[in-house]
Amino acid sequence: MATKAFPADHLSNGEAGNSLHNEGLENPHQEFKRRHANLASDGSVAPSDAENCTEKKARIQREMTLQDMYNEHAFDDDDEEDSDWEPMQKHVEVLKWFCTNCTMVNLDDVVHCDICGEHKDSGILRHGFFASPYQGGLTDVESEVKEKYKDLHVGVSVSNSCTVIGFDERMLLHSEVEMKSRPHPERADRLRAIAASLATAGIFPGRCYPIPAREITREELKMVHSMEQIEAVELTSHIYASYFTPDTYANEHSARAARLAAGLCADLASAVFSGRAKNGFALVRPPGHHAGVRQAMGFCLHNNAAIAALAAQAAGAKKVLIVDWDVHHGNGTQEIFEQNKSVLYISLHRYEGEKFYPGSGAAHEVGTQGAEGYCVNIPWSRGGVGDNDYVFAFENVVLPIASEFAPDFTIISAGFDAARGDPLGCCDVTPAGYAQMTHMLNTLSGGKLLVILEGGYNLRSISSSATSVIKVLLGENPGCDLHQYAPSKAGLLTVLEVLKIQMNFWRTLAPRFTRLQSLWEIYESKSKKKQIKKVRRAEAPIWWKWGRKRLLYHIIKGHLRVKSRGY
Ligand code: Q9C
Ligand code: ZN
Repeated sequence: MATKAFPADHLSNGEAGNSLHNEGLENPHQEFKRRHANLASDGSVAPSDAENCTEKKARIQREMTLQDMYNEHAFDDDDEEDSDWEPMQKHVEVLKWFCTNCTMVNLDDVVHCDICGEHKDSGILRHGFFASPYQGGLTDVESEVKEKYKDLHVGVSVSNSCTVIGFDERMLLHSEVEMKSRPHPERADRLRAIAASLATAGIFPGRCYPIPAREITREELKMVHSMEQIEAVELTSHIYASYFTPDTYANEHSARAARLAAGLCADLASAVFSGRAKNGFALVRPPGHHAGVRQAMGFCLHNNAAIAALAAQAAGAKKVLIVDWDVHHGNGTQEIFEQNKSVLYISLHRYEGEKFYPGSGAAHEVGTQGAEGYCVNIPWSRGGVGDNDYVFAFENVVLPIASEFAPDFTIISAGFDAARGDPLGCCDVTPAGYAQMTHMLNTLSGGKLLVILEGGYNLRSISSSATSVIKVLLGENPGCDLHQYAPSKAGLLTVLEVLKIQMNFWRTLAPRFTRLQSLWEIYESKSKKKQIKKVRRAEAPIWWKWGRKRLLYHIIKGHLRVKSRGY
């Protein structure tokens, strides 16, 4: 199927109108009421995702039902004679504001976002996550820090010891033209918030250096995408507003933004691989990992990570590793490299039996046509996944396979939508977790590491996460040791499922599988005992149960280490 972008007005008349919200979840009547009330049922992009996270929205809706609001608007259409009658009743406007941090809608009488607690006049775009969540505005210390580091980078050239950042303001111009019930989560403020955090921390400008931006060429794009895909993206620059899918928008500036994002990624990859820079962070949008050979989708136009992998190979890299920790499966990246043994793709994502977007990325998708084993999917079976499960999967799947592969260049498709507080991902990874994962990957390919921003929609979460990743790139210690935490049962089960499949392709996995299987059996037998003791146990305080679980994990882990030494 060839990608085509549809002009927005094509979508906004007829039944396809505002199909962002549709997806079969709302009936036309509800849809009509919601649009006229202009109060979101909230999930403008991922209704089911958002609902899990946003129980408080129900309170907003209780205060004024959609039916009430619809009736108010119905008055507006009445005869003019009548409309003069009761001026008090006429424009009962429901004032509302969209939270800068999480995009959710709030009624005007609250000052802090009902969903995430952010102040209405958030200071996050000026000061990043350092801004107070409760007052907006800036503190004296913050502005002082910002001033101090303002001009530090000017005139300094990139040297082999630096961390380089790829950014260009023209990527901020890519935005959704059509005003929906709430702002699109993939918005320019994402880059602004991260940039503001880095500036306030004195990291960029300061300790990191910029590289000049350039647009990727057609020839480079052709290595990854079909001609139809490339032309469909190009065409959007002549159209005021277009859509590739109901949630993948473009305006006149989008095609250039996508080419700049890909161009920056390509140049960062060759700068890092060739040793002109130590490592890099691509602060780019639109994101890329859903963009496949012939389609733009999932907010993605061109596949930035794929372009970067090929650029590293053009610069001489033989084997490239892509680790994708965005909460969604990178179906595009998988498709592009499915038959390619020189690029190993490893993704951790919510899957839930195809129910989580985009529905692909099962553990049994391992690569095709002789490249079996060069695609590794770690599909979580639920939301809420935290540092413990991510670090556990890194320790037992990602690093063992990656070490055996022995890449000479490593790319992270770094979405921060598995972060705590993300409205779409609803997982629980903290900045410390991201730092730990970065640190672990930094041991590969001689530290030749390129981090590329993908998704991530809570401005505070993405800013603090990106900052802690970049600190590790700069050589700082990742901080607390997260190895002490046990995996969840569901997490352990997923890791076992993946090991069982991937041990057919990677030698180092077999002993691990056996080891973790015995860990699973201990978990199992313990939970059976627990069921018997359930009544008594219910009285125990939470810290007691957690403490016991961790202690048990320690003992088992220590025990297994001794048993399996040498593998
Ligand atoms: N019910 C990235 O994070 N959601 N893209 C569609 C349909 C699309 C996310 C939900 C989420 C795309 C780069
Ligand atoms: Zn994502």
